[in-house]
Amino acid sequence: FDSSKITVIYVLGGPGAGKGTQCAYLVEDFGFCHLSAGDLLRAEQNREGSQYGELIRTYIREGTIVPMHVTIKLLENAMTEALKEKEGKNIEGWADGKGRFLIDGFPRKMDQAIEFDRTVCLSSKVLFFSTTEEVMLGRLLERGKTSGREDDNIESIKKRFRTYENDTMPVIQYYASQDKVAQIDSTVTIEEVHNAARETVQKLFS
Ligand code: UP5
Ligand code: MG
Repeated sequence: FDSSKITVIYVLGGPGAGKGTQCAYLVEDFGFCHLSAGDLLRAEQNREGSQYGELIRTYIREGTIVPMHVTIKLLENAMTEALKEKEGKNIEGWADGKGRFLIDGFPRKMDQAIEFDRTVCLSSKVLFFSTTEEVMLGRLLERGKTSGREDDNIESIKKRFRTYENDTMPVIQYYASQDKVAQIDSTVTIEEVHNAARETVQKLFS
């Protein structure tokens, strides 16, 4: 994709930090196309005939990162679809002909970051939602009562935290060294986090 024709923002933060929640608001504010890598993987896992279903299920339950070619392909396909769908339509935020993407929960390991930047497109910014493990654990256990997600249980959550520390924090540091990271405290209420996130994104588009 031509980085001058689309704006890509990566949305990172620990499990349960509030990435998905905040992306939904930013879609309303700025007309983004929101692509959650985790959601795309779960959809692929459940797609009939998928050759990756079992593999994805195992990685997600273990809280480890699915091999990058699977995730990158899913993201690329979804971006192509979104651009096709919106072509010629006058959609707020896309009216200038520039697609806007929020890529949620990706890249969460260095190899993915380097490969996506090199072969798909560069991001303009990284929104980094941060809070404590204690807060994240509380949110995930609460959500787990109804989410049906196979990784919202204490064993998987602990593994997700370790993967986040070991694999994803280096990615955040890598983009911080390029001055791309906007860190937002997501301990506070959904509305307060949203206000901070909206302000950060507004600066990008003004
Ligand atoms: N909530 C949110 N904000 C709140 C606030 N400010 N105050 C109070 N409550 C708040 O929020 C979680 C819960 O907290 C919700 O109930 C919400 O109402 C509440 P949510 O917005 O869903 O948080 P989010 O950060 O999106 O949490 P999620 O569980 O989706 O994060 P993960 O990063 O763990 O999950 P993801 O779906 O991205 O990935 C799952 C797995 O897929 C990974 O573990 C991995 O195995 C695999 N994966 C890959 O292999 N590769 C990838 O590139 C991506 C994923
Ligand atoms: Mg999410």
